[in-house]
Amino acid sequence: MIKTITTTPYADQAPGTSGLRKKVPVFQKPHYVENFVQSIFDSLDGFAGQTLVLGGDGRYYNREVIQRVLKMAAANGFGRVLVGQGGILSTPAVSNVIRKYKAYGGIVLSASHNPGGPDGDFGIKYNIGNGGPAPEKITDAIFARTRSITSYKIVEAPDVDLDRPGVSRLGDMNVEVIDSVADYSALMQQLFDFDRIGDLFRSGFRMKFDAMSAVTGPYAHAILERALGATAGTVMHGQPLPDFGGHHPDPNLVHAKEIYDLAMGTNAPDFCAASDGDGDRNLIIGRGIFVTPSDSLAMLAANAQLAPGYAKGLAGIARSMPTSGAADRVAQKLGIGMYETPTGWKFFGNLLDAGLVTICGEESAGTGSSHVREKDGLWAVLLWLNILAARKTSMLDIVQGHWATYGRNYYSRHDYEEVESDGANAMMKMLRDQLPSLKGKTFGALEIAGADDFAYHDPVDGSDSKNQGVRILFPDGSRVVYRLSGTGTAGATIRIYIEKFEADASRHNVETQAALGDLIALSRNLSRIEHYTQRSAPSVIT
Ligand code: VG1
Ligand code: CO
Repeated sequence: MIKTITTTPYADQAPGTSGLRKKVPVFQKPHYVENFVQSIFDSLDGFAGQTLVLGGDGRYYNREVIQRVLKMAAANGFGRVLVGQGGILSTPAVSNVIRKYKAYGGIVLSASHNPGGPDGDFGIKYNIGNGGPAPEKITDAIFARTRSITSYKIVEAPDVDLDRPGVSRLGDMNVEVIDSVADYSALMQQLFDFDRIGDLFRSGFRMKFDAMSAVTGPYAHAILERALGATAGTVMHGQPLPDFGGHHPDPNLVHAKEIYDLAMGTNAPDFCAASDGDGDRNLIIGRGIFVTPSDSLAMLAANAQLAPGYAKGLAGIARSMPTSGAADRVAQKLGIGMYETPTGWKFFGNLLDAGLVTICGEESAGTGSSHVREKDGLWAVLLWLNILAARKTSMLDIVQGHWATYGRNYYSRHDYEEVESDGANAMMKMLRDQLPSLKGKTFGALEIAGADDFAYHDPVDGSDSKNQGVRILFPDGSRVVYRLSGTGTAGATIRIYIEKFEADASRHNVETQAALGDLIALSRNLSRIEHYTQRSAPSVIT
C-alpha cells in the first residue's frame, strides 16, 4: 500500500521569507510538490505516530495538494492529521490548532498576499510544534534535502472526503476533518471582551471588513457578524475563491483600495479593516484616518491592557528591523523590553517562547501576540475593536492622541516589483560596497550618521542571521532601509523603507509622502535605483 517513488531533485526549492513560493505551473511539474513535502519530513525526526496539522488558504491547487500531503503523511508514519474542513485553515488558525492539540507540527498551503489562480502563485510552509514558522536551521535543512532527494513515500488510496467533519482512516493514519473556525473563535473569546464589543455594535458603531475573497471570510462572518452581532454585510468579499476574484489578496492601499475609499468617503463606517490571502495580515483604517501598520503596532501595544487577555500588561515588544520605531517609544514609556529582528515571523518565535515579548509586529501589516506563533489579521482587528469599545472614542482621536504623547513616526514603503534580478542584485551590492564610506556624507541638509547591513543575534538560541537589509541612519532617528523581498515569484522586488520622526504636534498632519520628501529623494539618488532598474517610480507605495 505504501509506494516508494523514484524522483530527481529540483534546484529551486529554497524556502524564502515564508516558505516555498512559486507559480502554480511550477508546483504542477512532476513530483515538485512531493519532493518538497518529503524533504520536510526527511528533515524532521520523532514524528512517528504524532499529529500533523494541515490546511490552506483555499487558493487554486489547494485541494489537490492537501490530498497528496495526507497520503505522504500516512506513508511517512504520522499517526493523525487534523485537516481543516474543505482544506481551509488560516495561518493563525493552523498555529492555534498545533498548540491546542499539541501537534508535532503543521503544513500551511498558501502564498499569502500573492495572487492565486492557475497562473498565480502557490506556496508550502512548515510550522514547528510551538505553532510558528520553522526557524532557519530547519528551512536550511529542508533546502539541503531538496538538493539530494532520490525518492518519496506515498500511500495509494482514494481521496479523503474533506467536506464532511469526522474521522477516517488512511493507511495506518487517522484523518480528522475539523471545523476550520471553531478553535480559533474560542481563542478570540478568551482574549477579548466580546460583550463589550457587542455593546459597541449595538450602540450603532459601523464597521466594514474586507476578506478579499480569501481565507478570513468564514472566520469574519462567524466572529464579527454572528458572535459579536455586527450587521449582516459588515464582511465584504467573504467567500474564499480559488483566484481571489482575480485580485491580489494583499491588504494595502493599492489592492485594498475599495475599502480605503470607503473609509475616506462620505458617510464612512467608524472602522474599516482587511486581511490577506492566508489571514495573517491586517489593514486598519478609521473613518478618515489610515493607520500605518507600524503605528498600529505601537497603538495596540500602548492600549493592549484594555483587553482582558492582556490586562496584566506586556512582557515586551518585538518588531522587524524595517518596521518604524514608533513601538520603541511605547516600550520605553512602559519600561519593557524592545527587540529588533530580521523580516519574517520566524524570528519572533524564540522571543515569544522565552516569555520576553507579548506583542510583535511588522511594517508589512502583520501584528500578533503570544496567543499563537504567527501574525494574526483578525486578532489585530478584534484588539482594535476592544480598545475602541473600552475607550469609547474615535480612531482619529486615539491616533492623534498617540502622536501627541509619543511623537509621530512618518513612514512609507516603496516597492519596485518584478524588476530584473541582475540589476537588483547589482544595486544591493553597490550599496553594501559603499557602507564603510557613508558615515558623514551629506545630501543637502541630511547628514548620514551611520550605515550598516543589519545582522541579528538571537538572544535565546544564539543563532546569527546576517545580510538582513542595508540601513542608512540619520542623527534624528530618521532611516532609509533597502532589502530584497523573499516572497516574490518573478524577478526581484526591491523594498525601500523610509522613516522620519516628528516630535512637534503642530507638524503631525502633513501628507506622508510630502513629510518624507527629502528622504525619498535621497533614497533614490543614493541607490541609483532608476539606473539599476530602469524604473522611474515604485510600483506600489504603502
Ligand atoms: C513579506 C513582508 C514580511 C512578511 C512576509 C510574509 O516578506 O515584507 O514582513 O513577514 O512577506 O508575510 P518579503 O521578504 O517579501 O519582504 V505573508 O502574509 O506572505 O505570510
Ligand atoms: Co499572509
